[in-house]
Amino acid sequence: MSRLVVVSNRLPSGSTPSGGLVVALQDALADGGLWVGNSNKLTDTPADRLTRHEGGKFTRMSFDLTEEEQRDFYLGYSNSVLWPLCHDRVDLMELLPQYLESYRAVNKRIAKMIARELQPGDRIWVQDYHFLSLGHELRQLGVTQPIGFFLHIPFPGPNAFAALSHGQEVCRWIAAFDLFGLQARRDVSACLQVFRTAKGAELLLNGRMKLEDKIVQVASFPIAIDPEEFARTARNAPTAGLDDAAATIIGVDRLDYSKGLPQRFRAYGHLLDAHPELSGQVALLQIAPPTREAVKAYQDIRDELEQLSGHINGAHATLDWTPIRYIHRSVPRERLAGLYRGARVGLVTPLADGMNLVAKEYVAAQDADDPGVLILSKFAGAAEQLFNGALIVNPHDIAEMAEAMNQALNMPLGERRERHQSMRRVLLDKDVAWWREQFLTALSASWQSSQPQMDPA
Ligand code: ADQ
Repeated sequence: MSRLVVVSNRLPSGSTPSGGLVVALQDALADGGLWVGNSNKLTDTPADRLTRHEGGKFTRMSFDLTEEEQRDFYLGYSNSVLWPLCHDRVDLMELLPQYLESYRAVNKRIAKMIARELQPGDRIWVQDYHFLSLGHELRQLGVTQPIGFFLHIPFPGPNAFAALSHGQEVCRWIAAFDLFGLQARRDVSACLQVFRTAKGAELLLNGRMKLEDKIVQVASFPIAIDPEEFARTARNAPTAGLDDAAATIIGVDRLDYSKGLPQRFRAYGHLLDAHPELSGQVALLQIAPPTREAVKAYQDIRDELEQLSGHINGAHATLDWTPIRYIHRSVPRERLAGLYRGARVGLVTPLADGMNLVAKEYVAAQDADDPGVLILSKFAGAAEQLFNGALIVNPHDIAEMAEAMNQALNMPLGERRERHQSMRRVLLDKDVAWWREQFLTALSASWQSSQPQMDPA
């Protein structure tokens, strides 16, 4: 069995994993696997070797960033160029040359440190947009093992991509991987369209692309959860925190401009204006801990939401009813599962989102006999899978979203059950183990097909 080497920005803790990518990958790492990630410690002089950490079921190693790299590689190129680019907000991009330089340099440095740790049969799985050029750098160092990449966020269309003045270089980075995994079919199609614009690129059959004699397989692998485990957690979780007198609509997001929170708040305000009979009968619980606060766009969204929720509460609250409860803190997973289960409506309305696992968790947490209703943006990757059961909305259309909330609140039990059943089937059928295996199988196949063929004679 070949060893799996995972690279991601966040290094998992050594204690019991509490969800997300670690749970998804831990089975594949059980045979002596290695996980490389950011130590989250800033240093003046970066070491030239990875630091080994004790504890956990697999080996964990980390790298440090300097203060400058944190600013230019992490907050800069990763979160002020690639993140807005991939979420259709090229207007928020800060294209500074030092950001790109730092991104190249950090990936090069990490590649060197990883290459020293590699063994002949290893498979390398790079996670997310912080490390797009890592495969290229590893190849430059002569690494020949399979290297796969998974992008957790959407792939930009050709128009947005054209806003990068170094698009050709990015295509070269992508082509250095054996497998370039994306969340949804729409991302695969965007990626192929972008490649079509690259100089010297050739589109081959079945999602394979060739650039300067490197061939990469592009395919979608919708990331998933363990629905049974999440359902168990939800069944055993406390529901304290919900307003007993009112039907709760729940929103759970990182505070990010891609999540469509202002539009969501406006739609809820619109619902209260259009349906005065709901006064005191409904409550919006929005949990949104701030992230990346050093980036200006994130401070702006925080201010906007505070104003909006204050305004809606000011206009509609009564002495014993608060229409919106807006919580800035992260909530532990068990608590979250209980809140999802107790909420009548799950409101997941991003303007752009790779997948959105909150949508899947909300469905998994429901009581199948009396389930709540999922309202889901058509721009979440999850909509490609859950379109049969969710109420699909356009998050830019405030009135449509308000009407969907009203429909969800009034939906008869039979229809709720039917919709929930259909989504649950998708979650069980394509769970996180399925996701992992699909990716790793495709990685092996793609790498095999690029190896020089043995002469049968
Ligand atoms: P995120 O943008 O963080 O992830 P999402 O998939 O919704 O988005 O959430 C990831 C996890 O964080 C979920 O397990 C969720 O429960 C948790 N979470 C979110 N908000 C929380 C909160 N307020 N408090 C506590 N926990 C919270 C990126 C992409 C997504 C993609 C994931 C995984 O942007 O599109 O689905 O990676 O690939």
